[in-house]
Amino acid sequence: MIDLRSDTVTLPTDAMRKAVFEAEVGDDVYGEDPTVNRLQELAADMVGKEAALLVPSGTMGNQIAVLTHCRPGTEVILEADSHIYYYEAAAASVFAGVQPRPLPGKRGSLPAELVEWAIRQDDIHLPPTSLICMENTHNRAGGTVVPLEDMEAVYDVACRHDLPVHLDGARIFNASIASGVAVKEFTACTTSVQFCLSKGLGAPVGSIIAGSLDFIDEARRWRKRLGGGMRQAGIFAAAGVVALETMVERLAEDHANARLLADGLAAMKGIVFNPDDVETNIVIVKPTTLSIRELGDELEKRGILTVVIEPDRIRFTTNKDVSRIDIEKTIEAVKEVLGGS
Ligand code: TLP
Repeated sequence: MIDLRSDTVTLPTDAMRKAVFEAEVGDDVYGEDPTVNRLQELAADMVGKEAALLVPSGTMGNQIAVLTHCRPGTEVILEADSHIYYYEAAAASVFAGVQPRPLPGKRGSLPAELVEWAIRQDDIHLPPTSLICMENTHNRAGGTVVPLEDMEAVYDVACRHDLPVHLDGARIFNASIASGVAVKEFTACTTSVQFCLSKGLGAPVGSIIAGSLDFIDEARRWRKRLGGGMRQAGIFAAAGVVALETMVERLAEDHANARLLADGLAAMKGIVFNPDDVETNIVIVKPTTLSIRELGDELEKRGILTVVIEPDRIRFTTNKDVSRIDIEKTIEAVKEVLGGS
């Protein structure tokens, strides 16, 4: 199968499996797992923060950030199509007791003036604003890179209002590779950041949250409360170290494959999307002559897996286990399904 459902489907590399086999481990709840400690130090350094914490998933990382920054009854400003709002099963409301304030973005980017407008005045009727969240790359906008200047503008607003900024940087390394902007420049516009080891970087499991020492101390307590205190977690942290040390630069291959796919699909009748939106490893299209189900099912019959993200939109996500040849086959298959157009 050519699995384009997500970059989460990537399998660990041989180097990861070897590192897992040889990992030195200890009880991380006592802070005694040397491999977890090494991963956390490396991760904090790569995103330019004082400290980092390994968590099982991106969702848990984002939610721990919300729990750490916010009190119940406050409001979180975020983009209306962001993962924290759209795909985390209302966890921020359920666990942190916060009210989300979704704002429409432009290609995933939150307009700073809109953010400033949405920050609540001090009024007994209103929930105080407690956090601003951004996402880069932006998944549902099509893997778009939120430009550094847009992040800086939002951060500037946040600083003026003394509010923390959390970045869902699940794919921040994709954003960096595609734009040439250093990860640390993006994360300099944030109070905390979450990024995933288990997406394009290929590790089997794990995400990182990073921020100040105080933030991470409190985040560790929240991780424990949520049952995320992991013992010999060095077993999978070892793969995370390999991911950070060896898998970042190669994301450019996934981006080149997504570009190839986008160019191939753009030439076809029966599909609409803006090929200029394809900046990283995600291609989201809308078929016009077939239903989403028909397109997805016909591709699956030809050995290609995709994911439906709206009743009328389908997503292809390139990843390290999909080659250029696989993409050429995918283009041919879509052409065949659409009737040779
Ligand atoms: N995204 C997954 C699905 O949950 C939709 C995918 O296949 O793209 N932030 C962003 C921007 C994400 O795209 C994801 C996962 C997460 C957070 C959550 O990460 P996990 O799956 O590790 O909880």
